[in-house]
Amino acid sequence: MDLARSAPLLTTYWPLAVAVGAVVVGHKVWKYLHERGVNLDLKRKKSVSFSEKVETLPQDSKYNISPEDEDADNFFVINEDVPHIPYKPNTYSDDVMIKRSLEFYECLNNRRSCRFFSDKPVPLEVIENIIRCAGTSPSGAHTEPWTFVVVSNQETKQRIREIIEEEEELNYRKRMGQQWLQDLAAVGTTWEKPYLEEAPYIVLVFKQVHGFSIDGARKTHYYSEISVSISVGLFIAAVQYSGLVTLTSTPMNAGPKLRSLLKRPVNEKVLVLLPVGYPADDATVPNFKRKPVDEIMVHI
Ligand code: IYR
Repeated sequence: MDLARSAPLLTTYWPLAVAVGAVVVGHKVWKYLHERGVNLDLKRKKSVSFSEKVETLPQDSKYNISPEDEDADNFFVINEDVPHIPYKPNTYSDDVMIKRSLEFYECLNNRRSCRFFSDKPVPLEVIENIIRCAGTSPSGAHTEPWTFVVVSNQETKQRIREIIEEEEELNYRKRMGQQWLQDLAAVGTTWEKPYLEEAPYIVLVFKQVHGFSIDGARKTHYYSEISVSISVGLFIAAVQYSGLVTLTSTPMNAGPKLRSLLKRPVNEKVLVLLPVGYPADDATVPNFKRKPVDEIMVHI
């Protein structure tokens, strides 16, 4: 372009060029922040509940899980205005603390993963309380990225068993490899999982890869995997304290089918599945020993 001839044009239209530039840059900044869950709207939109939002999630790529979602490790946290309040939990003398910690250890040390369940009913209220315990878990930026789906319906349990056994048969026969099978031999597992129909409850723990803020915008879930894993630890401890048994099972390759059977939204992924109930009268466990504390603790 001839600069001498375009100079008058630039002199006349420079405010327009600046305005267009500002719109383009502004849009890019807005997009960057929006993608990271920052809401720039000054006015609050109508509040949309989490369940309302997930029900209307489109089954398209926008909400599909991408590898970056797996565990967000950026720290783009927007601090909401949460007041800080005094905190005075119970404290105890040294003697009482030693006694309480030992009693709690003894309770947990009696826990064993059990694969043989009785079908004796358990009140739903117990399961609800156990899930309340799990829901006390710490979570990244207090995002509470978990959903506990409790299944007691017999047909649904049967369908879950079918889905899992179909995959597990392939896992055991083809996918796992000789070394893995050899390492598992002492546990005594097979692809068959009758306990999935026998236990009164199956609890499927879903990890919410991301959530939604109060105005419906996508909300990053920090460290969702470790947050949900800690909550599962509390769940298992609560099952033990209640006098029931469970089994931490990770249904390899069955996640998507279980998610769609249970009609969970695409932002949720099955992390673990836990049958819960009384042990069968003739239940057995492998005679494993736990490492003593001096093998697992290093004091510096
Ligand atoms: N998920 C399979 C296999 C399995 C793998 C490990 I590592 C275990 O400690 C136990 C089982 C199953 O449930 O059979």
